[in-house]
Amino acid sequence: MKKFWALFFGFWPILAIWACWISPDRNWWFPGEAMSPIGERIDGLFYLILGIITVVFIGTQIALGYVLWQGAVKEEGKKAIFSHGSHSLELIWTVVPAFVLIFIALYQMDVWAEFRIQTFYPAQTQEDGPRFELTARQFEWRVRYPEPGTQLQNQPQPGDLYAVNEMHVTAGRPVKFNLRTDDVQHAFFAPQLRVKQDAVAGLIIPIWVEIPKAGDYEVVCAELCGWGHYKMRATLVAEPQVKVDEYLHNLQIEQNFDGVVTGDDQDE
Ligand SMILES: [Cu+2]
Repeated sequence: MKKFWALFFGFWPILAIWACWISPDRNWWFPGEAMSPIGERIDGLFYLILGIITVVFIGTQIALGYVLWQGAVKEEGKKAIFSHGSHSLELIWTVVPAFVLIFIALYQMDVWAEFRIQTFYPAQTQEDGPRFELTARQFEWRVRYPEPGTQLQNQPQPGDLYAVNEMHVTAGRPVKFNLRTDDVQHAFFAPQLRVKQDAVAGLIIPIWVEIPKAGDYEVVCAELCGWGHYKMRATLVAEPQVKVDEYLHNLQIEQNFDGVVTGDDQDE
């Protein structure tokens, strides 16, 4: 019976490793491959940490399995060895993890800085400035673009253009925008891009995305913000700059339409 339990407990780590092994191909961890350059680097960090954890996990499970098996095949009546611990072992398993953690902390610094620290954002985002302001509220995403040809101001301007749950950005260029919230805490999350950022009341938080491939990308709220949390979905449309300009132009016509159809309006 002891051997059965030793094998039984040995089975679960093997199952866990097998599940981890097949997970990436089945998209159990990620919603498909990363669609942004920073997303690929974030995935790289994830896999690096996963690799380190796997080595530690396999090592500890083998040690545990060995001890279990030794106990299972031990002769009846044989006394167990009593140990007061080992000073060198204590040193090893304190110093090695400390170095591993310091290595991870240093290794991820570049990605973190580019992702979160404004002065390290891609140069194009510094030149362009924020393209729009995204305000989360219960339960939708409000978008405010500056009037074409002007810069975004933190205070709404008369020529600003508004949209709901749809943001248009230039494909193939890093695009910065400001994130705010009108009420409670929300979180901007674009799973395919691996970009996630809390929207905190009272703060204007600049974030950036870079989407090389034109297309529609899902945005959800990742903070349980109330009964309608599940409804907070939006679309990030990545398209060539001319298309973005065209979209803003149409938005401007739509917004300035005064209800009177004239010859000019019909031409549009
Ligand atoms: Cu929300």
